[in-house]
Amino acid sequence: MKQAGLKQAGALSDMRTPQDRLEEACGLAAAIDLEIVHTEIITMARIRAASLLGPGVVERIAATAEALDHPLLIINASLTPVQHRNLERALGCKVIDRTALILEIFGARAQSHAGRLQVELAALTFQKSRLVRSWTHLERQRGGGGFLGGPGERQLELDKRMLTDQIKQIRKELGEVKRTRTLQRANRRRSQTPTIALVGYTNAGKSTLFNRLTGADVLSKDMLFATLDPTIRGVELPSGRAVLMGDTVGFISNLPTELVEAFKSTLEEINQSDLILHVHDVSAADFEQEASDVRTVLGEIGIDVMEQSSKVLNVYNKSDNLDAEALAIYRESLDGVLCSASSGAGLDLLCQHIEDIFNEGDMCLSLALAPQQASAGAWLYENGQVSASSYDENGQHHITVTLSIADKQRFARQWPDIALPEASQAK
Ligand SMILES: Nc1nc2c(ncn2[C@@H]2O[C@H](COP(=O)(O)OP(=O)(O)OP(=O)(O)O)[C@@H](O)[C@H]2O)c(=O)[nH]1
Ligand SMILES: [Mg+2]
Repeated sequence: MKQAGLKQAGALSDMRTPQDRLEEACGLAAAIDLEIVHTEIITMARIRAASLLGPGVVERIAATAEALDHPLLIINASLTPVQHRNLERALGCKVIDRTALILEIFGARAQSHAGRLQVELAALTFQKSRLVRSWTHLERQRGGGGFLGGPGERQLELDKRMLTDQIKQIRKELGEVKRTRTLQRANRRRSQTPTIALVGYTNAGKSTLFNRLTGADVLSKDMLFATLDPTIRGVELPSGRAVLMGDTVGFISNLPTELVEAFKSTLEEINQSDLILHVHDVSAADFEQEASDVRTVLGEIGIDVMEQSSKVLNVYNKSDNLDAEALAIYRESLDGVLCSASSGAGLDLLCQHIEDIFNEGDMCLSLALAPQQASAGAWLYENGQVSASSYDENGQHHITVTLSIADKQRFARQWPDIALPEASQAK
């Protein structure tokens, strides 16, 4: 266990109370086993360019840090390089900001090759923007010793060019990973199975829901950022329709841009999916704020939730934590499915909803196939539901078939010469 002093600072840009934000920051520190020895909410009249905090506050905290034997100090805000350096000097202890803390957690969680590369890219980009080694993932990778240098540790100035070279190398390796992923995705598309992505604030219950629906066994834990690497599994819906579901990293407010940027190839899976389940912890006091933070991150990866609302289904999880009154109110007012991944309540309804969404996409098409296009006819029999079929005097095969959107696209790709008429909705 390491020790950490924790400070709360920074402008409040959302509906969360300072206490909420402090609790979340404690959760982040706990996610990498830091022992919290002191927390404090600091109200600032203004932000100082040189040190964020005013001189009186700095002096007071320096005394606290001294009394606590120079712990790690976490500032739950973003520090500029200058503020960072000045604070470390004035306080005589190691200081990290929210971005560095989140990077640290991701560094500790990254398991897969791609995950490690992405975290490393984010870390290097962060370091390059500061040119100080304030984060220790790389030290750990070199087999070095843990989280902290001693108080007053001299920060290592890194050569910008070296960082640029390393970033270039990692980007290249990530390019390979991306190519593999694109290929895998293409295979999934060819196999026509629709895909569903789970997204949501960290700790909302995505992995618990994922395990429950797919029978998988990914880590679900009361810990921020328990999941980092994506997992995909098949699910069978009540009608027997097979879909693929993907669990992935959770979001948080002010997710460092370096991370969003580095994780783009992982997050692309979300963008490419046929349906997005936005999982909320409906029992969190600030779940609407969390939802808005999730939408912000989705926006950063090119998904406009408002514009693509037909592709997003809200899943209000942890309904078992609500009392009867709140349940009744939410049942009336929320647009989505209320459920509990842990008790299983509402999950049948959720699957039915998913089914309905995919069925809604089914369309009924009437086509005329030339005699030499018999293979297209066979394909339609195999992949769709044919409701009428007849041949005219010229040997043309007139066929009426119901296809899912994915299948219609697949058909169009395979037989680009066959004209597809305007479809009518099947249901
Ligand atoms: N009461 C209750 N707890 C739940 C429910 N679903 C999940 N949890 C708990 O919430 C915590 C977080 O669950 P996870 O499934 O790990 O959440 P996640 O969204 O995958 O989180 P990250 O991977 O960290 O982003 C765990 O302690 C779960 O047991 C639920 O329906 N009700
Ligand atoms: Mg998870």
